[in-house]
Amino acid sequence: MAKPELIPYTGYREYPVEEMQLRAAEFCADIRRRRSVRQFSERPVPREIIEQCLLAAGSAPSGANLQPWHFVSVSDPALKHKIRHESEKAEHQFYRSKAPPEWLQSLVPLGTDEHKPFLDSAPWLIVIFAFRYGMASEGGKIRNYYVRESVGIATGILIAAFHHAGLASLTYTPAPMGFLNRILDRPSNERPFLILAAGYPAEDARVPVIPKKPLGEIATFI
Ligand code: IYR
Repeated sequence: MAKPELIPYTGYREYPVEEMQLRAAEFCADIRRRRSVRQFSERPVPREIIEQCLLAAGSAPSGANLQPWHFVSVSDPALKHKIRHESEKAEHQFYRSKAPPEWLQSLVPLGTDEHKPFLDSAPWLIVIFAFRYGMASEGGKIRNYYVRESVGIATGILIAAFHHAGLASLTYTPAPMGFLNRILDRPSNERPFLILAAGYPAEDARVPVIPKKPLGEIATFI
């Protein structure tokens, strides 16, 4: 086996414990202000901000560092409308017949329905694709590892980056999502993972009252 190229890790920063405590608490308070927003303002958001947040997401750890993701950032109103049209067709089926009653029951607190106006109004729809396999430059297939985990982590960083920048977002997954390959002209080795709508919240945006589990319920220390 060839030896890897290793260099000193110069990016790490250590903080005194008190400062660590403060930083941890400040980050916690800040990220806990994040809410999924379903009503967006049409105010434009500069592409450079989206680019910066995508670069942050692209720093995510991934299986064998294969970075099995592709982010398509859609701001074109006609394309966004096509995505809305296809999504609402899928949601119509979901809400009218496909969803089991207990699923619909779980969605009651969110107040969602088959109408998805945010797909028109949000200035950006980031359509995230996960690789089924990678493509070598010679055209061969490359096996990817832990793809869902990797793309999930990158998506989490993107959500945090948007929040940090002062943008609201919404994770959105119509089912099935195959139409996104067609509309966005992505190859068949890419599988739609999630749509992340991003922008300013509408001035009258409202969010549901939903609890987050307390620490004692989500964590165990042994
Ligand atoms: N895709 C549908 C249903 C939906 C499903 C889950 I899980 C949610 O957390 C929210 C909605 C919709 O977006 O309405």
